[in-house]
Amino acid sequence: RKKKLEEIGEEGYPTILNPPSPDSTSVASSVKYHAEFSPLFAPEGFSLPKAFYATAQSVRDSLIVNWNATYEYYDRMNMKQAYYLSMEFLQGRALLNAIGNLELTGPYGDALKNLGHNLEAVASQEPDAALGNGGLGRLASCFLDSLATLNYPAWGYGLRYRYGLFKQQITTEGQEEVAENWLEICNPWEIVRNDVSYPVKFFGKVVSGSDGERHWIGGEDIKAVAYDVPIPGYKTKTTGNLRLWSTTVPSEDFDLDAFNSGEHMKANEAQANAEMICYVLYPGDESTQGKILRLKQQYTLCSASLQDIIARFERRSGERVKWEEFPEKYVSATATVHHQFMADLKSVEEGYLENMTVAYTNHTVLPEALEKWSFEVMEKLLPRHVEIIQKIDEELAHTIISEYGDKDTELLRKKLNVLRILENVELPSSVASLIKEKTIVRTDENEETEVSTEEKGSDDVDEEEEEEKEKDAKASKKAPKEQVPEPPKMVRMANLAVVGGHAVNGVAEIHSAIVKDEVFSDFYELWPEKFQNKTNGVTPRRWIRFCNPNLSRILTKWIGSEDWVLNTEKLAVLRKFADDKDLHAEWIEAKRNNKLKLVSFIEEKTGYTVSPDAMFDIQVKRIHEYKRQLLNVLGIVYRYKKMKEMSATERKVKYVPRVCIFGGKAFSTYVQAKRIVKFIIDVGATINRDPEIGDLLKVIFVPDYNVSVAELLIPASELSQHISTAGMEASGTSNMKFAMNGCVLIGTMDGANVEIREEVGEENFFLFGARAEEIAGLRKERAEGKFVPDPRFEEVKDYVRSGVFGTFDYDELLGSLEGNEGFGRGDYFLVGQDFPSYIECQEKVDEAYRDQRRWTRMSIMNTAGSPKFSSDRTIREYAKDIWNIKPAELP
Ligand code: GL9
Repeated sequence: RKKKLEEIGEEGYPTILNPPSPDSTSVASSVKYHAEFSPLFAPEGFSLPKAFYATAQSVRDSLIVNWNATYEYYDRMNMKQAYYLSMEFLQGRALLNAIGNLELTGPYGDALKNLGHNLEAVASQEPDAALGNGGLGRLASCFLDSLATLNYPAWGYGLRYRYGLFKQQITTEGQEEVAENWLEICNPWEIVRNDVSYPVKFFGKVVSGSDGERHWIGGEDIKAVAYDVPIPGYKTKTTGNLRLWSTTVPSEDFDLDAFNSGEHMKANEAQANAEMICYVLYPGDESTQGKILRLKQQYTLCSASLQDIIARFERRSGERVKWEEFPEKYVSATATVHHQFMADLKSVEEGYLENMTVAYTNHTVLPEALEKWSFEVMEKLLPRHVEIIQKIDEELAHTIISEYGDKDTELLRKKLNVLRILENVELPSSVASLIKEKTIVRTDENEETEVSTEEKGSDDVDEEEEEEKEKDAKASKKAPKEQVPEPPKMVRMANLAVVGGHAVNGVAEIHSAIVKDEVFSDFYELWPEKFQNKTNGVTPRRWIRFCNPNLSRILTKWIGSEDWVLNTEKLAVLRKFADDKDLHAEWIEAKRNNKLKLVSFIEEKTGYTVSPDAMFDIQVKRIHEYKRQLLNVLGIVYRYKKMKEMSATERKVKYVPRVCIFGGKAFSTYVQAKRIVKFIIDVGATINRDPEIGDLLKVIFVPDYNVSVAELLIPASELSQHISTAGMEASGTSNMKFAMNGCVLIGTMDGANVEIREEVGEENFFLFGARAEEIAGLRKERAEGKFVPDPRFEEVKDYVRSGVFGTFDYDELLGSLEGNEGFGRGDYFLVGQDFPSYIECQEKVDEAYRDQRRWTRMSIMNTAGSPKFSSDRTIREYAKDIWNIKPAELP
């Protein structure tokens, strides 16, 4: 390494770290240059879309300078790097963020004005990069921003989906999904790296070579090609990288013979199969084909990224590659729950990668998201990996036995059952023979057949024979029960991640507690030192500075400088001025201006006119039963019914005018979630047209909620709802964005709500509902038929059933809130349980809002209490406690 450096010399690296700061004239000529020489449109005219692409291309030039310099610096210093692997990155738009970070907003604004356009209008041409579903993907993007801003040597790795998250259209029928062709014109931010590609293999078989090693041969070979997206830090030259993989076929795989003999489709088959992997963000996985595709996606991300990381490590090491230094000194990676690591490397067996390098962040405790793969499917697709997983499982079983004893006791059985990576798969013989008395062979969930070890043949028979005998023994034991299907053999990916990860963390205090005390309690008992908490955060650049310039000006003025953008601790200064009349006046004006912008947007998208004088009450997030949009809309229905029962004067006295805004997408096959969307639309259609109610209540469903819509809604919000069943929302991150933007929250003791309430003060947070520790007991009571619903809850359901909101059959929806048990029934999410405390809490909201001084104070206290929720804080914690990396500012 040293020799290489001497050869090249310091001058070998580009030193254009300080290009002259562009002024509006040079910006304009660069934009014009791209319009002409990087053409995407016909030469005549300078339309808005054309202006956007030319502007983006010109910004990219500046990014590339810093991006190259950053890369070369890390190379030269050979420093430890972190890698954030995620199946999702929800980047949103990049233009305003990039020029803001580069501190070029002024020059670009002026240049575009001179060219006949307005910067904001140009920026709104950019399609959202929606390579994610919701909070999990957006968190990954906030992390990239903080990593670059804080000068941490770190990269993101993901997949370049051809179609991002679908576009949502709202009709009177509910939600419709349309493919989101975000790459249609081009992605001006990406750099295609045809020079960086890796082979990825599927299927085939494993054979023992003459070298004594196992070799994976045959099968389907594809190629993963890198697309790089520069990630600018704020006010720093550090520019990170998001490397997205796209899949194609190795060029030699084109079947020219087939093509020439007229079989055109056949010739194209391999290519189509390979490209399919990166077609859509979240392919349906009900069918086996769908499952295989999902697994192929996850494996492609892991395989290509690891090959890339290792290639970089080897290249930077020069002649002597010291594998033992790989984990401590060079690489740290974090994987999120929707994909886990599997590496096809010698070093896995040597334990470097799995034990020292990889950390596992859990982002949800919903059982359906703790992924399990069919052992058989996996064995077909990744035969060598299954061998390695079996080996890891075997070692784990040995660990369990040495911890809990080698006698076949209840305790040992229980531990093996819950901790093993492989589910319903027989114990490996090396383990079975250790458990002296008996071996457990599971036949179905409830019954275990015991086979004494003596039955299993002596040591001198060879393995195959032994296997045969085992099968026979099993078959004979099972003979009378032939009808009972074998329980499916599964690979529990979360268990593999806990075993392989050197750290396991949750994303909010309460969630991390559930992770260690409930979801992985048996692992916690085994390895308590692995478990940590890292409360989520969001970037104050995108989520205050750029999306809310009106508020940003106020913050800068009252805090005395713009430091708060990098040091959110400064926001706490506002507490001093929480009762200052001048601040109140400015605060209210800024909020009102943001609300006015939203009023026009709502009119444009939905046709409804809403009053900016009403309270803007917002719930935006993926539509899910556990997030309880249904509780919100039933609360609205109750309010409406009560309003209808009153005289006009009574109504005005009792209720504060509200615009209730919903937004969010339902997964295309999640029928109940789609019914919830339909219900909200129907409720809106009735209420919004009711002349008696007028501006007192409006219900809006904003279509196609995404990052850029959030950037408009959040600054305009006054109340926001985070009302999940306690214990079910791992963290939530929009709650943090709302609080930062001076929005008061109504919510349950769940996820990050708990910490937000602690930070902003209980009196500035509307709390209601059952606590996480009560939930199991409440569900049990329900199942036993002991739950007595509040009459107001019965009243509201009857009202809906009476047909006020149209003729749609709401039985399946309301039915899910009734009965004691059964799939999709029995009110699993406890809407009925929390309904009374929710509507009572909403009355307190009205009361507080009516006193505008009190409300404004609450709003200010929310912004002042949000310093903790900057992703800069989160990233520093990961860097120190999990990744062991240090900031490295470019010289
Ligand atoms: C999620 C959790 O549900 C959120 O509570 C959490 O804030 C984020 C980020 O940690 O992760 N886990 C998860 O699977 N999603 C999350 O949002 N889902 C989606 O992104 C759709």
